[in-house]
Amino acid sequence: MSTLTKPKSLEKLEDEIKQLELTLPHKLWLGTYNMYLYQGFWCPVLKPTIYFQSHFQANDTDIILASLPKTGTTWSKSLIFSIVNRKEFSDVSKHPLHAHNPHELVLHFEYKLYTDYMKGCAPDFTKLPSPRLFATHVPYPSLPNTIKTSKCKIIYVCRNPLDTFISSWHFFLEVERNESLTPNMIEDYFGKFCKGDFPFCPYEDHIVGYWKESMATPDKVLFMEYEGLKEDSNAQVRRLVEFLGCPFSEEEEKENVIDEIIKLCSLDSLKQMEVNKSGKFYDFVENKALFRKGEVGDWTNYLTPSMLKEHYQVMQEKFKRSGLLSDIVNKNFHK
Ligand code: PAP
Repeated sequence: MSTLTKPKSLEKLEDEIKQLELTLPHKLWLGTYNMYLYQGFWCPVLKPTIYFQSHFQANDTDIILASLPKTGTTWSKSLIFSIVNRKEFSDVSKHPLHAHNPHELVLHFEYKLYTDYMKGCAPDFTKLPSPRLFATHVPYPSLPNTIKTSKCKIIYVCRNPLDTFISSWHFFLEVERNESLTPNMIEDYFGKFCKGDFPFCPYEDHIVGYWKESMATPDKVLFMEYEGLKEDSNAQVRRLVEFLGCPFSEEEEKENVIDEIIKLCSLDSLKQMEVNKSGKFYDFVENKALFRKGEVGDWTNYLTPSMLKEHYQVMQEKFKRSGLLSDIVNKNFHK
């Protein structure tokens, strides 16, 4: 990390952000911080997002994980890191995942890199090891142009909306909890989620944005599903490896490296690592809060038929109109 002297252009940017904060629609989220309706999505971290958009310069070799919160980010980070660095860390017992939470190995743009940057402290982006691994929750249309126009690769992971909501809800209750939030408010927050009033949402716009890009430029954007990863990790990790252009060698196949990676990155394995039982990442989230049940269909334990009827139809209608995701809707959303 190096101390940053803010150039004049950044000082000007700060003034512009202050003006935006005064003019953009915003709401108090979880009773603690403001979310802004920025470029069509609810942004809970406006400043770092705008810094990211204005400052980041992509390299052709960069690999960027994109996702909505609670859709499989931690899992995907551990897999991508392990795949890309598998030669360097072939001894699993000494793997960095034993010492670092996956979020420390693949840094988030708006939650880490550009939050540090705002505070005047940033890594030297030009000196990060290649390929550089990053992650973001920002929707596709709002990514910096340099990511869109370079040859860097984007991996998008999505998860069915109902489990995404339940996972988020538990996270809010455990991690972001404050007096204004109680378990009996689940329906209220489910309504907000379905309407799109949720961090980085509307949910369907986020997914459709990356889905469209994955269809238009399959070499650039890989679209993955949490449920698919659970159902057939081997096939999905092979897709990932092919997409990244680093297929397993014959020797690696013989040594069953793929299964070793899948096992290392599994929920049970990460959950029981000492580093993930204690400590915090990015200074505010307890590592253990990232590893809960990891099940498909956990929503059935929390959402009632009347809640679905009341709120979920709005979202389903929007999906139908998009036309693109009918498979995902039918296959996963009702498990
Ligand atoms: P983040 O956006 O805060 O990084 P993210 O990792 O996307 O969270 O999602 C957390 C969910 O992934 C949790 O789901 P649950 O609440 O339904 O249980 C968590 O349990 C699950 N998860 C974390 N690591 C893994 C893993 N290695 N394999 C499968 N699921 C995982």
